[in-house]
Amino acid sequence: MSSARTYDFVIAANRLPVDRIVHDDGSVEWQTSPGGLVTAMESVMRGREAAWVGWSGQPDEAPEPFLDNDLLLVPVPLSADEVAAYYEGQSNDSLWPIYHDVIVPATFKRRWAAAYEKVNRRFAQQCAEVAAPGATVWVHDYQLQLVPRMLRVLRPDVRIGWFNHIPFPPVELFAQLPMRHAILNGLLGADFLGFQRPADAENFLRACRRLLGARTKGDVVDVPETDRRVRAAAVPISIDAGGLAELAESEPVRQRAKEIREQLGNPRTILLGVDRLDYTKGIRHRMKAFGELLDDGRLSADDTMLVQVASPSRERVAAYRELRHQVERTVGNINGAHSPLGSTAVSYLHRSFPREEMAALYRAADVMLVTPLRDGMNLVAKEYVTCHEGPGALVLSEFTGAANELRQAFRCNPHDIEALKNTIMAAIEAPAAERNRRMRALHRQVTRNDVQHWAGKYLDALEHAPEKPPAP
Ligand code: ADQ
Repeated sequence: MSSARTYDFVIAANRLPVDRIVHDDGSVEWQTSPGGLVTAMESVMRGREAAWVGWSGQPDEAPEPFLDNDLLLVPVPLSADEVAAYYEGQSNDSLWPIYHDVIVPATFKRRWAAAYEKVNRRFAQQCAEVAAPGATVWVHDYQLQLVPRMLRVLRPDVRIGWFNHIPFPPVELFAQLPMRHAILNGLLGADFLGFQRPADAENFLRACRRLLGARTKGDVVDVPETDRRVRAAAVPISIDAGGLAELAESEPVRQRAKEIREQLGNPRTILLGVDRLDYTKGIRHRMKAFGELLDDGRLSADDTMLVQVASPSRERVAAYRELRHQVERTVGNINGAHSPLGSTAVSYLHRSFPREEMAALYRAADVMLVTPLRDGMNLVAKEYVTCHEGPGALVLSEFTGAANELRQAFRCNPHDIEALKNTIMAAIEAPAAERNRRMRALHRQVTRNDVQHWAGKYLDALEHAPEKPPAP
């Protein structure tokens, strides 16, 4: 890379906040991808010049760094083989299952681990080149766990933070990873490690003790054979509650929510699920519960409908293709058995929608079903309680990070189908006054702890690490 300028604030994430779109005529366009991380970072990057290091999303491309307003975007080139080995293989077929309770078995390949190391080194080098003396570098997520240490070796002067968007597993599962030592040592190159839940930070600290023989005191690890200390603590992520609430209250979205209800035939109860099509999200358990409630006659498809939005995800990984088939088969079975003529019991939408449409769906839904078997946080739960107005209900799995904060939700264990059915019924049948009260409390919780608050809290912790930041 040849950019001579350096930056005081650098973000490293697997993906750039923009998508590189190549049109049929060969022309190239960059489109901002409206992900949560982009919004979160906007608030901390405002007023400072910053660089974002990440992959463009297209293999075999090596675009030059370029400016997008005040933000320097630094594309990290990945070959098609590297995408297959570092991203689809090591990240999504080795680490993802281990970090999510081995809901599907993990696959380990030495070739994938080697590619992961090579790509992490490339990210570290790019960060080292764009970071100004004494800069702050914020590394994101499980794809880049080796970057902190690699970067520290190259640039001992910079302050390094890492945030894990997914759970950190108990040491009994983590210990299966052939690269377990490399990952722990990689992360210990940072000054501050942020996790979604206190339990994730505790799992990390325990892994350091058990697998590295490191000493820990409170939430601080003494890095073996150095005089460095690293703090590991929970800083739960959130959403841009203000921005989303404003969108949800806008006239076009209100109108669209009404239209959706009409389009669905004005059923008494609309249940909603919104997920990436991922086996961690508990979509099959949710469908099973809903199907059985119809079979048992406790619900009727004449006045109740489930809308399941599932965005396509990781379809090059076998477990994801298999899940898609299973879900689509189940939807077919439920609809075959229960759909009234001219309507469907389950409306299944396997595609992505714009923010406005998502906000309208959240407004239209009476009960939101968030039933993951394991989830770092789950932003959908927070989006629903922000958008919905009036009596609604959130059914929330206790295995999500969100369950730590959203205490007024209808909690469930999605593995227990009978209990899940009862919880769904309780949410549907609760008196309007109770649903109102719960929703107001949930709404307040998210509004007070929005993504801007999260980013501020994270950077404060990073600045003061290994000490705790002074109380605000
Ligand atoms: P994800 O596993 O992707 O994120 P989640 O937190 O639910 O899960 O975020 C998904 C986002 O995608 C939400 O903003 C949702 O609105 C959006 N979305 C889903 N389906 C969509 C569709 N069909 N069309 C449009 N938008 C759609 C990972 C971790 C989570 C953690 C986040 C953030 O797995 O546990 O909460 O990172 O740290």
